[in-house]
Amino acid sequence: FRGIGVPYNAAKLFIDDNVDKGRGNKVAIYYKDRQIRYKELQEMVNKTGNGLKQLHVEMENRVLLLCHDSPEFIVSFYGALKIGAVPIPVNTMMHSDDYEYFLNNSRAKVLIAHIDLWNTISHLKDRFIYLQYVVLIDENGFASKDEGTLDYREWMSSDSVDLHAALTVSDDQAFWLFSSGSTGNPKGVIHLHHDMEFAVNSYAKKVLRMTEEDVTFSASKLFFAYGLGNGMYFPLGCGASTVLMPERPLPEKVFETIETYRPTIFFGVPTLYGTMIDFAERCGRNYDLSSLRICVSAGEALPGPILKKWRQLFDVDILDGIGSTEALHIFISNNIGDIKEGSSGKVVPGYEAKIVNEHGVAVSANEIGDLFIKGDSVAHGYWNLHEENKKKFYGEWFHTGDKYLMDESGYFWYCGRSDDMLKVGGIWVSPIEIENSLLKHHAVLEAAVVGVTIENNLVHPKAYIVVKQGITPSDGLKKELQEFVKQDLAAYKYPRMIEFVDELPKTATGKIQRFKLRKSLSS
Ligand code: 3SK
Repeated sequence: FRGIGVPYNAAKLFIDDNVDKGRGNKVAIYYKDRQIRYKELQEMVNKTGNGLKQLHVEMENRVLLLCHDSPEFIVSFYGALKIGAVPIPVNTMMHSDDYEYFLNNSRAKVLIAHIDLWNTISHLKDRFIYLQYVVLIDENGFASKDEGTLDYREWMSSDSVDLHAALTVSDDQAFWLFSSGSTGNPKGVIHLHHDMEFAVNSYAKKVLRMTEEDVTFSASKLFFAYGLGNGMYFPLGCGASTVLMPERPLPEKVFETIETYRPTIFFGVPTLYGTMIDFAERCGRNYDLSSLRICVSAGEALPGPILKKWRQLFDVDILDGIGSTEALHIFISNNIGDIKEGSSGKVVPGYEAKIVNEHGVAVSANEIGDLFIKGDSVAHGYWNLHEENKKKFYGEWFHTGDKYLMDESGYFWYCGRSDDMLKVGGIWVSPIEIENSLLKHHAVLEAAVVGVTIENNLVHPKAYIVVKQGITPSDGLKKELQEFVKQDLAAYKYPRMIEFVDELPKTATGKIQRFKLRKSLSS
């Protein structure tokens, strides 16, 4: 047949190929007390793909996944991919109205959801205008049969364990992820069938040196671009194993999971590393993290003091890197044996990066500019956002919206989101530099800095600070912190104002939302 292209299907590559290579009996997923081997995983994927076909899901139809980290998440994702449908995992922690947006914006025909999550949105079901079927996962038995819902286990039980992959090609739409961004509605980021393989071959294999011997554990959930690679397609793409934890990643639970399953690679975000250190120090327990050969951090720049302390307590390095939902995963990273504290590292093999000024001209070493990235895992674009696409996707280059500088040795240093930078006394100042300085002080757990405009349009840095447990905020402490920064950095950068807060506003991936702090200043 002419026009169908060369068949390429990511489910075949990430699931079937493992069985064909003799890994059928190898554990793919550790989940609670279950061990799911590659052969069983393949059968579950095929049954789910067949189940979706029974619901008249066709190539290019969208299937929304509202699932906790679980085997069913992975099975539903690859089951949909295998029949050429487009799975869309979504954040499980959103407000009920957001799901109305996700379902209507994506026009998903089928929703596969854990029952507790469905129960929080079922009252809105008359507003889901394209949705035809709801499949419910209930690990504690059969999901109650609400009108128009199906029970996952019952639904797939009678389907065949055989399924031929659809004749998709490498440039077919594979899956979407919603990127929340800092303002406006979430954007549907369209990824293609070849994107996951590219990220595996570049970051997972070349930076993490992942092999089939590895066992991964990601505290960041699978519905994030970061967690999806860490806990799903990286291990499956390398024939390795993944540990899934459905609960919230609280320090005690994360430590317990590492001790129980003994993963070799752990993925977290800076805030989690900070709270785990604090927790371990307060409870005085020597957690055994000796199974880990490397840890990874992304989402926000990892402050140097956290890396140092983690190393000191657990004798393992953290590789900091930067990625994005649009790029699918990490494109600039520190490397094993080559870690520059406080830096995001160097460009990951397979990607290219450039830092440009407001005219699009490349800046010199050590000069701050806008970071652009190029690589084959970069998304096809945003769903139905023509104007936004023109602003972010420039031919092969993607405009990340991050300010960076690159030093003479090729290390990249994060300076904040483009709209987070402050001009103090006519000089650009990175909030990150001031925050990192504050974090070196023993009393500070977290810090966020924004610019406050005072009289004559002058901008002054203001710091919002969360103190460590046992520390009492006071005016004396404010003065001490201001002096501390003056000694550490050029004096004009010290925060003229300090406010102690209980917590900082953050995205679900742990990125500090400085725009919310700015908004609270102007309201
Ligand atoms: O925020 C990040 O740094 C990131 C890393 C990997 C994948 C996705 C994201 C957003």
